[in-house]
Amino acid sequence: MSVATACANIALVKYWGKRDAGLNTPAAGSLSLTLDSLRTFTQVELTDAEEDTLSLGGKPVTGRPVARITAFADLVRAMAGRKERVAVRSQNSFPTAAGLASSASAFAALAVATADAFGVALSPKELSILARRGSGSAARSIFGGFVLMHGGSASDGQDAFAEPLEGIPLTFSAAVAAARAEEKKIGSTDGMDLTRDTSPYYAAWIDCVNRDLGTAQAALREGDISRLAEIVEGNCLAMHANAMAARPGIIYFGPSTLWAIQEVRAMRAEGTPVFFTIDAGPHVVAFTPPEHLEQVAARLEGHPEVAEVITSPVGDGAHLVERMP
Ligand code: 2P0
Repeated sequence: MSVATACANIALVKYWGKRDAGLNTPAAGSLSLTLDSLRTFTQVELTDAEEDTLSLGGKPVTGRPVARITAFADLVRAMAGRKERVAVRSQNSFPTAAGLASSASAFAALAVATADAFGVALSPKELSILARRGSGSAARSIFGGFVLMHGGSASDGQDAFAEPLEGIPLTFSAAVAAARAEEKKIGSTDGMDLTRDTSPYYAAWIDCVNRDLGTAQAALREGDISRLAEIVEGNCLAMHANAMAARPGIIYFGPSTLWAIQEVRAMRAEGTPVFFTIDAGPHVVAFTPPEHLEQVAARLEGHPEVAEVITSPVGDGAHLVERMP
């Protein structure tokens, strides 16, 4: 039996579009920060049962999530030349009610635990490639801190992997303004495909990501928070503009989203180094140096549609642990 943990990550330069659906390669690279407070623990046990099984937060799950586990475990079974089924138990350390459940932490933890359970020794790069097959953003959660995902161009997907960015002279904590809403209306995979197929801005978006990857890394290395804020917010808004321009348009923002954007910008105008990003949902994530976290988090609590503000320091990479918590 093998148990692993992994953290979610939030992209500063976003992944929104696939190159190859079968290998789950991204159309461009991305850049993220791993967050400690959004953590998954996953236990993998090999069994002689007929089927793979999955429980999430102690509740048995059937259907599509199990099919994804089976497709993923098949990759590791093929590497190991073994046939056992897996019994997977997974739980998140954060409130799933907030709608923040992340496939990134889930598949990163699953990659580490499944490889270990089948006795397959993989390098961090190989684990990142494996995790990507489960979910694109999971490739980044193999690593802690700032992480760069390479979009790659190879037809076998072997150059689409993440690696940590070392030597960055900045540290950020995150305040996540978790909106009261709701399950996601349209999942990331479907949203990306619809955007690629119907948005008139899609090609410009990919160009934008390729530019932002270079400038964001330069801003990080120079410790230039103002420049980084401009790039990260611009990249996030470009992703959403691109998705909104799909047909039918995809709108992830909720009632508290614009309010939180304005609060973050107001705080910045008042002199606090803080900037926002938003994923495929209504929650606004504010990044700020740790000494400003408390003040930023308190300010983001002030909207009736914000259920809670989850704060987090930087997280570490996916790794094995002794047992489930
Ligand atoms: C990101 N997101 O870069 C972007 C920004 C959501 C918005 O990566 O289809 O669940 O499983 O590879 O990893 C979410 O996409 O997509 C995501 P799949 P995934 O974080």
